[in-house]
Amino acid sequence: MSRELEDVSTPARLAQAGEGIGRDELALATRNHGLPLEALRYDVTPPGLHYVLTHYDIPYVPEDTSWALTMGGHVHRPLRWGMDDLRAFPAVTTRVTMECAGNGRARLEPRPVSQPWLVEAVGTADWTGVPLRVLLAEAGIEDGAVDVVFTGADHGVERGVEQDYQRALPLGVAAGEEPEILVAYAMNGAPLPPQHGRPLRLIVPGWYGMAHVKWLHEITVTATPFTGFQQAVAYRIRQEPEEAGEPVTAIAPRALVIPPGFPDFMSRARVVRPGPVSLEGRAWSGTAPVESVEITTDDGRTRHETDLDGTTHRWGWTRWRFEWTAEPGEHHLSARATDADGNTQPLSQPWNRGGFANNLVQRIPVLCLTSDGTPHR
Ligand SMILES: Nc1nc2c(c(=O)[nH]1)N[C@H]1C(S)=C(S)[C@@H](COP(=O)(O)O)O[C@H]1N2
Ligand SMILES: [Mo]
Repeated sequence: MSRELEDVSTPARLAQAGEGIGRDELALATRNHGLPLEALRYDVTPPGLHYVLTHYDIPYVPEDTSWALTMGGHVHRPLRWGMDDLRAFPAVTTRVTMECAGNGRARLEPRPVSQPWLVEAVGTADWTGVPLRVLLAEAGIEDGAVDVVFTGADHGVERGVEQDYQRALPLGVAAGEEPEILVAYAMNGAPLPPQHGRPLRLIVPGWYGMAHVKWLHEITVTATPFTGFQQAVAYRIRQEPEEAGEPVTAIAPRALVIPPGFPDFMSRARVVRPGPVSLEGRAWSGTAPVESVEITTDDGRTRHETDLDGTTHRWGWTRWRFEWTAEPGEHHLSARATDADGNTQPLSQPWNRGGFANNLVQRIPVLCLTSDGTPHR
């Protein structure tokens, strides 16, 4: 019997009604971890708490490995830079909130079977590197160029297709200044950790995670639109499998609440005591700056504006606050972000086959105890 890649790599599918999270999804969930939501407290996510998503294996790249980035294709001068060459360019540091396009997927009904994120696939870091437009200008773009393709050093098979991880940006985005795309060699002032792309990755502020190619070693300018798997097959918003679909690009607005009180170990349900409770969280949007965050503590019956701190980081999240007086009983909290273009979060669930860009508002059950008695330790 002939054994083919299709034997181990099956087509995308939706879970049956009532089908629980499977072993395949569990295996992905243990590799690709989310941000523990209490870490929303930090302006910059501490090392190890930023979410991680890797399709194949994390390449083994010891710290002293010599690494080269090449630029070729539809350019006047094909170029090759070592790490020291890249560090010799004027460095730019940008604070960026990154979110996986699949964040929210596991809440969909029916559930697309893939990495089962709830709401935690997010993190914020200060990324340092060279603006991509500077590297493109050094190579010189030839007339007729349309896309810039980025190739990572990781290799795998997905839905039967063997591939290196590759994504493209339209030339106008790649060479743009707003956002300014970075070829980054540092995260929070230190060399990139292995799981975040050591030694080099792309940073595309405001775009969902799939665009930020890790373990970057090749940039190719093309005169025809790039049709690789991660561009033309994956990361498209579709209702039906045969549709071409719309590409996933900028991050839709989202607000998350720092979980108040204390949690139950298993259910993660939140428990607070009666009286004043400071509710805080973060909000971000790739489409336009966050303009307001509204909160409800009674499942939508009443809504209140929260106080935003005027962040100076366009591509990083904003902190919001609201003072709540908790009364005994069960409560449901939700925060909802709206950006300056009027994009906001849906109150009822939109759906697409890949489970992308699901920014449905988060709903957090909180139990407020009847007494403010001394807690047991
Ligand atoms: N080479 C490569 N780059 C990649 C990926 C990958 O699997 N391989 N995953 C992408 C996806 S889907 C996401 S969400 C982000 C996650 O980046 P992080 O792990 O640093 O948070 O990396 C992107 N870049
Ligand atoms: Mo992702």
